[in-house]
Amino acid sequence: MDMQVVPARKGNYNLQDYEKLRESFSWEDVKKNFTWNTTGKVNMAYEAVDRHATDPAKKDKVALLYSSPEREESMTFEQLSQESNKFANVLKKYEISKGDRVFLFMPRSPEFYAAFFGILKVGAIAGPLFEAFMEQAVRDRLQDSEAKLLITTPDLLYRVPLNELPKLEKIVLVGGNKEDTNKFIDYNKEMKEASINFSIEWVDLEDGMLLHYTSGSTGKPKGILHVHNAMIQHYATAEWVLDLKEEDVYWCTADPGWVTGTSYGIFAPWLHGVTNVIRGGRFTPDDWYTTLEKNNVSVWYTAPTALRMLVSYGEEAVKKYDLDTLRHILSVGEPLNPEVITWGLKAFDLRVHDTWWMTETGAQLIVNLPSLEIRPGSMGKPIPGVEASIVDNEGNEIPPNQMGNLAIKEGWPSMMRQVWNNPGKFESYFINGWYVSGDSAYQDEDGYFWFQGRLDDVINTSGERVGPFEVESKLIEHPAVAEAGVIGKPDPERGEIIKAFITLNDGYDDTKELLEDIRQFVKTGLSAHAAPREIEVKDSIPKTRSGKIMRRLLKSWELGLPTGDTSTLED
Ligand code: 6R9
Repeated sequence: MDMQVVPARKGNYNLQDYEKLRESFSWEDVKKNFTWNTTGKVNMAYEAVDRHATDPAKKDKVALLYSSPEREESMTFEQLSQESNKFANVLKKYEISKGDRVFLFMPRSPEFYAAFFGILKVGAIAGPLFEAFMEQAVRDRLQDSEAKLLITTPDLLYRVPLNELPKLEKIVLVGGNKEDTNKFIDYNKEMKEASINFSIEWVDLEDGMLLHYTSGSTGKPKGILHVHNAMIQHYATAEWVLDLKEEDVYWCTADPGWVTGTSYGIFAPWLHGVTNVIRGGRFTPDDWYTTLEKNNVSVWYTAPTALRMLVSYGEEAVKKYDLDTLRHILSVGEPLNPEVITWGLKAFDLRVHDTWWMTETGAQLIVNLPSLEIRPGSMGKPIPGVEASIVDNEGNEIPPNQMGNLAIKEGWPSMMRQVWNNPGKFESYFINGWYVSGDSAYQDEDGYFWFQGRLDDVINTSGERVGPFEVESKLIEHPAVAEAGVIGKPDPERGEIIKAFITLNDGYDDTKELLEDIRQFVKTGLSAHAAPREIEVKDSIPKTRSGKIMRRLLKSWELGLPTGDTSTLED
């Protein structure tokens, strides 16, 4: 199925004229929205929380709308400001100061967000971890960052190998305490005693704020350092891409252990003083719909894996819910299959907007804007203020319609500033003035970018380069296929052959005839050379906690090789 372009819809979008803004745009203008402009200093926590808490018109507005299976709670901007002030006081009492690394290893909860902003308020660097991490993942990150303090829960403590963490001075326990009060701090007790007043540590735009560990394809996770300056891009993209307005109720489904859960789960909405829905726990399709309905969500930022789950669950389910307030849907983390866009138009009468960026880039770079047409399968165009291109291995730009390295001209505001303890790794991203992403893509004549795969995932079969994403997208258009992961398997004759791992929708059996039918479907729908020579049915496709198909792991399994770092693998 070759999909038609989805035309832009009429609406009162924040960014109407993309081309015009690109021409006149300067990041310096966005900077003027912040205290930096008058005092030369900033703090993200002030801009995202305290600024609204001190505004009489905003202070009683709901900032955080929290729900989990066990608990529902909301917090106004004033409350969030006071709770984070209290936690900042606790940190100060235990001698945490500017530049120290403080990690969070706990479920999403109101306490998490209070603690998170408390960390920023003392000028320290926050390191959020997925609550599902096991011991090795926790150790690697706390050791590499030399974290001084950790905030966790008694339930998770057994995964923190204390005797291997000599630099870790204190542990704040949320919900309970331990006897050893030299090491352990009782969150509830300290918060009860702490003052609601705190004078924020004003920092420079270039001071460290956030450390996110991201797994490379091999070896140990790298610590990506972001600075307060990133707020400039979070602010701008919240306006243009999320299209946030004062009255919106926004929901970003990402966990703060993933960069999407901080940049767009914390900073972007709150820099604009928008009500932010936080939902903890694991989700079933009905949980997604219930959360959207119950909170009257208007803008929803999620990931292809979640959307594919809804596609599989069926259109009928959507009709059971009243989703009238929903007006804008976005996706990130993996390529967005055209199938999902077709489905979104049918099920919600809304377009799903893909956005491309990385932990290293700190914020969205290539996006589908509400006011531009969508070419299904394309990631869209670079945001104003950002120049993107396709370059060869020497960093020279190459013409349209040729696959190469997706690269960004250095110097956007939210770019990482360091790979922690690893300056060589940091340098290796940059060639000839370009940040080279490690993704392969091409650009069409009209400037739309088309993702092909991670460079190490691109398949070379009989001399043809095939992006796994194309094949996966075609596979899931087959009615029997729920999810697909595609790899190149070494082959003496063809270099590589295409092997597909799939999961089946309910009601389909793994028969020879079905697999042949699926193969033919790709062959006739895409191309002969892209049709998988081998198809294997699995119960699930391995994914990271942020929903990325782990093609590398599929390949290791296939070849019987060691699996490398799997700390981010979903259970
Ligand atoms: C934000 C985030 C980055 C990698 C990136 C690319 C893949 C992200 C994508 C996408 C196709 C999109 N990726 N968004 N691929 N289309 N819209 O995901 O950060 O976890 O560091 O991953 O994810 O391969 O290089 P991170």
